[in-house]
Amino acid sequence: MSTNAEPSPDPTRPRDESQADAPPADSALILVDIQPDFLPGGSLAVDEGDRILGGVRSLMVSGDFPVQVATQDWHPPNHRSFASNHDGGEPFGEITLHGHPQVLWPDHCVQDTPGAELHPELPWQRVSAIIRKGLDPEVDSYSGFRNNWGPDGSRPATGLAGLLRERGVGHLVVCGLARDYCVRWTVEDALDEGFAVTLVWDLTRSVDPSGDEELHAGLADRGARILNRADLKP
Ligand code: VGL
Ligand code: ZN
Repeated sequence: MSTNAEPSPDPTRPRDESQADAPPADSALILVDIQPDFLPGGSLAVDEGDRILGGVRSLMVSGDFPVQVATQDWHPPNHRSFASNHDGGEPFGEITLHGHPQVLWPDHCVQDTPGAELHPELPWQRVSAIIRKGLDPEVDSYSGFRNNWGPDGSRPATGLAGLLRERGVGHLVVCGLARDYCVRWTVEDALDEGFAVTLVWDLTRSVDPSGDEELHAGLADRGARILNRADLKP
């Protein structure tokens, strides 16, 4: 046995409740689209989006996540999801794009603009991979794993699933913005890819919170474990 191994737990000692929800060793922290444009003051501001920052930081520095991956919405200015690129297009209206409903968004996360940066107040030094998505002007991309549907009806992979598997990751702890779009799609695709998923509900916020109850139930039904930051180890 190696001399620097953790001492085995003493069964006569009461269990330390603060350790109750330490994430499994094969966990990765997935930080979805934590960018100024999705925070109050941004061009696609999510109400209370800034409230997640302290808790997100605490997970990033917890020491529990040797693998941390960020996603970054990263659109060219002529992106099809922008209402401004459609004649008469209204922000938050809906069109059909490649046979699927597409919300028209205000211009957001335009490549190389300050609103598209990873939020400057978080410790990104710990993040070893950044998956940029939404680069194809014709296709939106909510999930960190796959684009939305393209003209050929397929949803091309970003490579995130392979990256995580090669790093030995089996379990994802997911937080970020927006709960009802990019977080939701990332969680659903992660479950479809066979990862165990813990969604840290209070470290996410929705564009439209009126759907939160249904979203919570739907993701739990699909197999996501949903809890709050305080339910995890300090
Ligand atoms: C997102 C709408 C458009 C998100 C990205 O990060 O949830 N939502 N682009
Ligand atoms: Zn976007």
